[in-house]
Amino acid sequence: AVVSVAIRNYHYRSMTLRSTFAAAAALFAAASWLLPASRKTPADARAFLEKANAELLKLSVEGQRASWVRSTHITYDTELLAAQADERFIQATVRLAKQAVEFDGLTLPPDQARQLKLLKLSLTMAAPANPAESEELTRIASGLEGAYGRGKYCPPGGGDCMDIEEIGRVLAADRDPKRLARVWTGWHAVGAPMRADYQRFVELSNKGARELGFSDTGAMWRSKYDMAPDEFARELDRLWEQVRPLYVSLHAYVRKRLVEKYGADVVPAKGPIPAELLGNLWAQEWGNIYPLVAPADADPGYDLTRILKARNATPQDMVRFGERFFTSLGFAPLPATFWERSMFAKPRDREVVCHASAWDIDAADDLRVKMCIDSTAEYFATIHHELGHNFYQRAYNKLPFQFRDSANDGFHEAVGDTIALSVTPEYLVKIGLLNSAPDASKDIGLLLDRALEKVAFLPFGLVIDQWRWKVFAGEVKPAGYNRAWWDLKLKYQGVAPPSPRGESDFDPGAKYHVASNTPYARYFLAEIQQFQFHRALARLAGCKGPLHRCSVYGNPEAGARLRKMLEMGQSRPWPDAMEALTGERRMDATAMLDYFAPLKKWLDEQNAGSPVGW
Ligand code: X8Z
Ligand code: ZN
Repeated sequence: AVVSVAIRNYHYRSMTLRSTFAAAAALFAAASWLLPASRKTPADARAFLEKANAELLKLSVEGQRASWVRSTHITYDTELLAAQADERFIQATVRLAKQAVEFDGLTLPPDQARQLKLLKLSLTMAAPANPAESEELTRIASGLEGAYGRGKYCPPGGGDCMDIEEIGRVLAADRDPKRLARVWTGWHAVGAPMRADYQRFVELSNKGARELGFSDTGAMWRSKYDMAPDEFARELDRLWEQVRPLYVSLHAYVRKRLVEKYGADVVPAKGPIPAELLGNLWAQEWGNIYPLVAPADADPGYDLTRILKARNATPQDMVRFGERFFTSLGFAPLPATFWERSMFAKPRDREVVCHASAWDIDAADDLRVKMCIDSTAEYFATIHHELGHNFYQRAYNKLPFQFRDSANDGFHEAVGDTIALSVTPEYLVKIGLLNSAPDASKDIGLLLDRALEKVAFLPFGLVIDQWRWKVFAGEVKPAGYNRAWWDLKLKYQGVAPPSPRGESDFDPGAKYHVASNTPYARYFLAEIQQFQFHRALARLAGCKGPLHRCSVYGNPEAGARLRKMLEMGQSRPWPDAMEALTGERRMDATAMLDYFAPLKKWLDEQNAGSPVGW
C-alpha cells in the first residue's frame, strides 16, 4: 500500500457511485441533516467539498505517518496501527463519496463537479460497510505488505539468510544458471504463505467495490482514466500492439545471445527465456545482462555503476545529483527535512520495506524518499524516478485536496523517468561523472542498454494487472492463481520459470505491487508517456540530434513547461495535462518507437535467419 500512500494516497482513492447508491441516496435524503437532491445548491456543494477535503486531509496525514513508521520499522504493532489509520481514511472516503451522490444532477462550476467525481473515484481498495469486514480487510492488506517487507531466503543447510537486496544483487550479477535458479526459487517462496490472505483480500475488497456500484475492484481501477473502463482496457491493447514488434525483436536478439552464452539445453532456441537469466528477479528490466548481449563493436565504453563505485558515491551523493537536475530546471531545492527524514539506505537493526517509494507526508513540504540505495546505475535511475514523484507532489500542493494527484496515475510514474531519459553521456560529462562522451559509433550500444531497461519492461507492465483484473473479476479462481500468472507471463513476456510451478506456490505475491495492492497499469502507461514527454521537452530545448542524445539539463524553458503540467495536478482530465506539455492529447507510442528506430533496424538485421517469437 505504500507507493500508493506515498504518492498521496494513491491506493486510497478510486471509486464511482452507480445506481446501487440510489437506495442509499434515498435514505440519506430522508435524514433531516441532508436536504433532498432537488434542494441542494451549488453553495451546499462548495461547503460540502470544503468540509470533506479538510477531513480527508487530516486523516490522510495521519495515515501517511502511520504508514511511514510501518514501512521503516516493521513490527506487529506498527502494522496494526497503520491498518487502523488506513481504515479510518477509507471509511471516511466511502462515507463522503456516498454523500456526494446528493449533488448528482446539479449544475455546478466545473472544478467542483470534478472534485465530486474524483472523490467517488479515489480509492484503490474499498472497504465493505460491515465493520468486522472492513477491519479484517485493512489488517490483511497491511499484513501482506509487511510479509513482503520481511521476506527472506534462507538457504537450506545453513548459511546466512538473504534479503531482497542481496537476492537482487545475485540475480543481477551471477552467471551460474543453477545458483540463479536456486535463489530465484528461494525468493519466490515468500509468496506461498500469502495465498490464503490474498484470496480473502480479493473477496473483501470486491465486496467493498460492489457496495460502491462497481462490478469488482479491477473495474474500479479501470474507471480512473477519464474514459469508460472498457475503453481503457482497449487503449492498453492498442498501445501494446504499437510496441509489440519492438519487444519481440529485442526478445529474439537477447535469447540468441543467451543461447550462445548458456547453450541450447539451458535456453531453448525457439522457446521462452528462463526468467532467472535476465538479470532481475521478476525479469522486468534486463539492463543487468547488458554485458552478455552488448554489441562487440558498439559498447558505449563506460559503465555508470563502475564510475559510481570508483568514486565511493554515497546514497546521499547520488540523490544530490538527482536533485540538482530538477533545480537546473528551475525547481526549488528539496527542504532540509527531506534530507533529515528520508531513508536512503537499508538500516541494519530493523525490518523495513526496501521497495523504493516517494512520500508527501503532510501535503505541505514534508517530502521524503524511502529507498535502500546501492551505488549502481539502476539505483541512479530509480532516484530520478522517485524525485519525480516528490517534485510532482510539491507542484500540486496548493490545489484543493481532491486535485492533489497526477493527471492520471501513469503521469506520476513518468515524470522522474522523463528526467532520467536526459541522463545522457553528454550530461554525465557536464556533471563531472564522465570524462568524454562516446561518439555516434556507440549509439547502438547506448540504445540497446536503454531498451533492456525500457522495452523489456513493456509486457511486464501489462501482465500484473491483466492477471489481477481476471482475479478480481472471478475469471481466474484461487485454484488457478499461479497457472494463470505463468500463462500470462508466457503470452506477453515470453519467459518461463526455472522449474514447474504449482498451486501451492503463489508467485504473484513475490512482487511488491501485488503484496501492497498497488495498481500496475500505471507503469506501462508511464513507459509510453515518458518518451512523449521527453520528445516534447527535447524539441522545446532545441535539441536537434537523435532523441537518445538529448538532455534538457539546465534548460529553463523545458523546466517551465514541465512545471506547468505538474501544477495542474488532477484538476483537469488527463488529455489536457498531456497537451499542456506535449501538444498531444493521446497516449502514443510513436515517440518511443522513434527513439528506438535505429536499434529496431539493427536488431532485425541481427535476427535475420534466427528464430523470432516463442
Ligand atoms: O515500483 C516502482 C518504483 C516506485 S513507484 C520504484 N517501479 C516499478 C517496479 O519497481 O516494479 C518503477 C518501475 C516499475
Ligand atoms: Zn514510482
